[in-house]
Amino acid sequence: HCMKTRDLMERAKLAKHEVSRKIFEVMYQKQTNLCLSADVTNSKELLHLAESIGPYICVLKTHVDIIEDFDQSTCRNLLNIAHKHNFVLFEDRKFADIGHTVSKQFTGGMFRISEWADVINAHPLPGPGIIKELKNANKRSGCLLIGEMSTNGNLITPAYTKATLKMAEENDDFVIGFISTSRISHDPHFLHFTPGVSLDCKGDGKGQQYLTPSEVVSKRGADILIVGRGITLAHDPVAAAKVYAQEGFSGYLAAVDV
Ligand code: BMP
Repeated sequence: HCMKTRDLMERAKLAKHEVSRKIFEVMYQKQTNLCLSADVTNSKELLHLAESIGPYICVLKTHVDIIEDFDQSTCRNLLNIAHKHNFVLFEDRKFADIGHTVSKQFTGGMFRISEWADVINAHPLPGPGIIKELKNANKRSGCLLIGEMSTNGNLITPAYTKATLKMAEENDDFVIGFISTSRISHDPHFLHFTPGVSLDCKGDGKGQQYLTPSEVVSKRGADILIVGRGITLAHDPVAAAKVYAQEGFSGYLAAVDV
């Protein structure tokens, strides 16, 4: 039973959303559980990272609102590269407002996130209305609920995380998993994405706290490791991505369920 939930094709079959099924399949096909957090501030750099690191990742995570020269061609190009290298796009917008507002933030404005993002995320803080309205706005994207954060002194409590799980279970046709620093659900169809991963640093001096790839995947039960500056600021980002991908995936295969 333990190994069964580590079996990616088994998990793909259990997926309740098209996007989580796709992610499990990509993880299996490319043998990677690395998500690149491409936190750069111009389109050229973003597309260059996507093109060069694309072969080693299953997910590329963006913060499109930090891109100075963003326009719809940024997304079109990103979609083409995602298709070419077989990864999915995750916009880390962290919706956290009333349903009426988030549905506009999701579909409208400059970024029109719903037109290109496979994965989005939301804080469960406002209550289930946030999930309902995001889903009504566009159910083709899959949503991750932020059940835990990696930052020092964050206000999330075990009770909050438990309530997050309940909200996810009640909306599992749209919620595909969690942003978390530990395994929140033992249900194999939910994905756990864990940020705060670095091989070299313990923190960034701005609240971020890091664990190593093997710690998050083997000890904390992460499915997917999110790595930003550990790759983007490395002397050789492609070489660094390969190391994170290798450590992450060997940890995933070796891990027993926690
Ligand atoms: P880095 O590996 O450079 O520290 O970047 C981490 C990324 O993950 C950032 O894009 C940040 O917004 C995101 N993140 C995080 O670090 N901690 C969380 O709890 C949730 C996040 O989305």
